[in-house]
Amino acid sequence: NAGADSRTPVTVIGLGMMGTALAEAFLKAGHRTTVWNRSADKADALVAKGAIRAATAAEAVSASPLIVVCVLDYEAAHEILGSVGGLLTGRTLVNLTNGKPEQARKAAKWAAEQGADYLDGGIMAIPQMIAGPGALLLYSGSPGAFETYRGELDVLGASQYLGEDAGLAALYDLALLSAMYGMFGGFYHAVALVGTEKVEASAFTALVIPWLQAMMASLPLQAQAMDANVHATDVSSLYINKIGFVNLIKASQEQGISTELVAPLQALVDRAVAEGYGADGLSRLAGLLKKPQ
Ligand code: FVH
Repeated sequence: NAGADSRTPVTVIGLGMMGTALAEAFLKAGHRTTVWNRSADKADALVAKGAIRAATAAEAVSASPLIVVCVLDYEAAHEILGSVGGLLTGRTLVNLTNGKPEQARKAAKWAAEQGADYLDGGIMAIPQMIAGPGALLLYSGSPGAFETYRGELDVLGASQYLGEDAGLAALYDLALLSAMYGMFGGFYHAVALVGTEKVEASAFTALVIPWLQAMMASLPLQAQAMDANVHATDVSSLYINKIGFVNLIKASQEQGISTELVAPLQALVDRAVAEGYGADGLSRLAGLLKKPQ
């Protein structure tokens, strides 16, 4: 059909769990989708669904104006693309590999030297969410590339453009991951703690979810306090939280579980109080991270 013919051909390089989901989404949306992976057999299922298998990375790059890369890390991306850079001239490279801002900026510079447009991206979704309503993909780099391929990128999930500095998507991605890991870490400690009394994780999780949701509601107010750098509180002081942490750490030790997940936060609360911020609220802590000890 004419609609399908007019769709931009897309190449996906890297067919791990995420790359496979990305390729599948482009296929389902009707794009001619060329795929390449170091271990060629990972393309088999996609080829059965209509994807075109490229025999080499060079063939994959040459097949489409839009090339999406999603591999283990930037070193792997460079291993794949380093020798075929010349073929990128006039094309757009979208790198959805997780990495550091500095790596993204270097990749953008390298792509510009090849005559390619570059977007770096952070995928705020698991593979099963791709092309679904909850998937968010962050992009930074060439504004022209984002404008040109916005429609294609929207196939993968909601697209948010953060700015011309190619490092921004990686920065936001890592920051959001840190919020996630903090939440997961607290959850793991909580489950281990009640587990010492044979409470099952599933039963306890029913209490954790509404509790975290209620606490999440405090984030906008904490953020306002951080922006204004005014941390007076009528909720709970750092003094009170310091005592709470002593109880949490001692109880964990007495129940026989490791405190390695919660001890670093206790150390920061203790530092805040030692530096004279005991009357402030928890929002004070983010600022203290800007002056590492
Ligand atoms: N999976 C997820 O939920 C997260 C969600 C957020 C974004 N991440 C990032 O996506 C990148 C890929 O992650 P993945 O989950 O697809 O990872 P794997 O399934 O382990 O696939 C890894 C692919 O990388 C290829 N690869 C590794 N090393 C090399 C290399 N030296 N040269 C060429 N390719 C390489 C690997 O190929 P193969 O082992 O199958 O031959 C896979 O295609 C990642 O940045 C996440 O942080 C996913």
